[in-house]
Amino acid sequence: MAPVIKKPDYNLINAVSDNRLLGLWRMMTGYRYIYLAATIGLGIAALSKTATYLLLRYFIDDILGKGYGWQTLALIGLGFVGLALFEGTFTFLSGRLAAQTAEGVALRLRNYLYDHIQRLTFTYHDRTKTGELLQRSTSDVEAVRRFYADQAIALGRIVLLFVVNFLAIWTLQRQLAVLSVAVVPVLVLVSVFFFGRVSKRYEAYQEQDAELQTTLQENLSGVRVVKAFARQDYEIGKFEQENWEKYQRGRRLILMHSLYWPSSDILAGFQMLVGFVIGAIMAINGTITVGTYLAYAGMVIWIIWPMRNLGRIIVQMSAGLVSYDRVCEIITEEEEPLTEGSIKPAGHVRGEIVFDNVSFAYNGGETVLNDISFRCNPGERVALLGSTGSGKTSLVNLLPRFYEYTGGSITLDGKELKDYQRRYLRSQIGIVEQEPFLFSRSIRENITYGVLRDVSDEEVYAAARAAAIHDVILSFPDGYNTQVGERGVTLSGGQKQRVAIARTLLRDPRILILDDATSSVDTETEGAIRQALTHLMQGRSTFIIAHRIQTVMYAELILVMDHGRIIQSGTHDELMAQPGAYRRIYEMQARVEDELQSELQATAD
Ligand code: DCP
Ligand code: MG
Repeated sequence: MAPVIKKPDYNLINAVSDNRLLGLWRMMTGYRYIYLAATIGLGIAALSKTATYLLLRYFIDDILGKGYGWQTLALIGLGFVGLALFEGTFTFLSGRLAAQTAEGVALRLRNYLYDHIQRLTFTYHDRTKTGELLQRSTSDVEAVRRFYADQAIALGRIVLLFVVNFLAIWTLQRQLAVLSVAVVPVLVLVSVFFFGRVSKRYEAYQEQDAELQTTLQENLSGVRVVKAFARQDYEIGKFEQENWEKYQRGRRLILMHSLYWPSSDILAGFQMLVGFVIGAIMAINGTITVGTYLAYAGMVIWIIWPMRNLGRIIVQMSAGLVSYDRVCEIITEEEEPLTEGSIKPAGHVRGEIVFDNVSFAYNGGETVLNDISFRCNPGERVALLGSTGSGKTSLVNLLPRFYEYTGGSITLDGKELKDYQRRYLRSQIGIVEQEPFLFSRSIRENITYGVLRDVSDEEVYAAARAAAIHDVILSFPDGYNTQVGERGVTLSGGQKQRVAIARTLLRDPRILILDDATSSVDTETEGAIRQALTHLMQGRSTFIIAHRIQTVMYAELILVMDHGRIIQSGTHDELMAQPGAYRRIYEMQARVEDELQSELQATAD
């Protein structure tokens, strides 16, 4: 399996612009010629249409009843058929080319967004709702696609039809030409008026759509909580309310459309009527020939139709433009610089880690870590103990540079952590997260997730054995090929944790972080894991976060944390020798164990 971490060779950041049309144009890079060809096709189709009317005029005025032979008539007939074929063919071709562009740009945009979202910072994901991201990378991309496929091309068609037919009428009769565009300024004003309003309403509509998606997504991810707390009614109500709001906003949006339609229809209809009547009077008076009148009547439709549609298209374009902005907001979000940093050694790190007076705050908030100082020699185990919310996870998340420490210094092998490339750092550090996530794939695929090379079964088994999960997996009917349900629901919490441990062990990292990795595991299994890990932890600097003294007591250094500070540190023996939190926790846990033991004894007797 080859590593697929290649950045796409196009960079859509260049397509971000305050001028949205310019941005959309840039976003088309690589497809512009195709799109241009589509436009030319439209032009040819428009010319063919107009030529048909001019041929009609010629036929009526100069051929009909003038005693020409059948050959001429046949030629004219062929002319009509040929023009119709021409128009049809080029309309079809330009439609295809436009679709090719639209699909191509949308395909690329989706890929780019997905790729980009993978590279955003933890901080960004902390503050962004998943539903919002989902909505923008699907529904908004779709609106941008429609912009190219339908609206932009329709706009081109409208402009071309308008220009070609106007010029054709102009050559026939100037007054008629001027007359047929008299209402244009009014139509433009009306369109501009509606454009602004529809834009705003569409934006509100998309925002609400994102809200609805977020609600749905959270509800589905949290379906177990919902059921456990029997809050279905509340959730249904919440959804219905969001949905109702979307309906309302959708109605307001449509209302704008439906107000626009009749007003532009009335204007266009009026224009058409006046044109026909005046043209007819001119024909009766002999100012123009009958053929000219017929040709005019045909062509003027293709002036008025575009004008009428221009407004509609402009109004619909606002959707594409708003969605373009929403997509650009993601594109401009800064990526986590994975390869920035001067230090990227060829080999492995030794794993000497020194925290010196480190402080940290999430995203400019209150500090959650203060004055953290300790040293971890290569291959040593550091255990973190402390009440919930005391900052243990925050502390270990600094090591792979998921977040940047805000004060003090952390060094790895004597060099400042901030100078290491993130990618290198992460290749050296293995983490078993507090709430491990498994993919809906087979167990084997989950275990081998972190390694890019081919892995032998033996290696996978060894990792699974060390995590005390091998036998459990074999007991499943499909063994290692067992599919893990979404979020690993077909596995128990403890089994999931152990699969996650195996996944991390297989990567063979120099620095190991176990964040409460055995919290969902019974004491006996934990003992088994601990034994297997003891062997594995050799030569690796390991951070263990745990609540059981049993788990932490063998560590070379134990840090007791409280409210973002280290309140005690030392080995088990040292900490037991002094009064303080550690001894209290120890005594409490020992008492509970004792009571449990004697109760078990009592029931056994
Ligand atoms: N915090 C935050 N933003 C995050 C994560 C945490 O503001 N993305 C805050 C919440 C806590 C503090 O930081 O007040 C410390 O959180 P930790 O997750 O580091 O706490 P622990 O890991 O020690 O707690 P637990 O034992 O519950 O895992
Ligand atoms: Mg934690």
